[in-house]
Amino acid sequence: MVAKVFCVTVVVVFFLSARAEADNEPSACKLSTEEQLLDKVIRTEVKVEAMLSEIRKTEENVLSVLEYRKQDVQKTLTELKETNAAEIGQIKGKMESVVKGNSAKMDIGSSYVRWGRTTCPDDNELVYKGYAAGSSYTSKGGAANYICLTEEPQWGFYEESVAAGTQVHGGEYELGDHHADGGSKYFKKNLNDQDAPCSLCRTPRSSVTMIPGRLECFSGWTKEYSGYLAAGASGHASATEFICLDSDAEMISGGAANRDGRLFYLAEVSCGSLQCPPYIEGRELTCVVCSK
Ligand SMILES: [Ca+2]
Ligand SMILES: [Ca+2]
Repeated sequence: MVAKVFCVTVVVVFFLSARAEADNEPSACKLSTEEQLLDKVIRTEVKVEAMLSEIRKTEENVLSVLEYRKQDVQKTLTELKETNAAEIGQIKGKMESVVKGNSAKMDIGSSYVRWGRTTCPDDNELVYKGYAAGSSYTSKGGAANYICLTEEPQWGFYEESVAAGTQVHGGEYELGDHHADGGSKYFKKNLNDQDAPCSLCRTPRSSVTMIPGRLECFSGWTKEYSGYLAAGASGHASATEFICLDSDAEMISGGAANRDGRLFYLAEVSCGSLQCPPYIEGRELTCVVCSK
């Protein structure tokens, strides 16, 4: 019996140590049917264990390959993103260059008067600066619009005698009657009776409009400047248009004297036919010049 057990042990050790030769039985052993069966079971277990070991190794190999491939794919994706970002940047730069070139070729843009200022917003071109002017506030006729005269007049034929026709007067801020400190709250300085400058600005955008009652533009539009709505006085003989006085309006040097001419008053709300709310009786109206 001890010999037989020894024989089985030899078989197990044999298979564990030399699986490749698992089919070679030790021929010297004489085994009973049960022992042969046990021997078979042990051989099968050994084979199964060997197979499981192979499967585990294969699984480890597969996982290792998958991890490597994953890192490889991630690296490729990162490279692609960087390449795409660089290419997109280049394409964007080229498109902007083409658009700028086309804009220059097509001469896209529009112009407007910035009332009360001698400069233009950053991306605008200053066409010229000068003096706000128009018909006198005492005129029963004349013209209703404000004009922006340049500082460099050119003359054609002329006669220096004054005719009874139409005259152009300088523009003056008339802010002393109703506003404390000559409108300092609105324009950061006392402008009462000061003479008003203006500038003609050219924006690179093709549409430009003044929106009364707003300080900001609507979505998609660019703000050129904002301020307060102004016009001649309702009680004066001469009608005017409404214009937008810049909220940081300047004054012409040496124009402090009260000589009137074409006047600027702040325009205020009068409820009635005008809807209140949203408008409120007596408030000074704002304005913004927008382009797109
Ligand atoms: Ca004046
Ligand atoms: Ca005055």
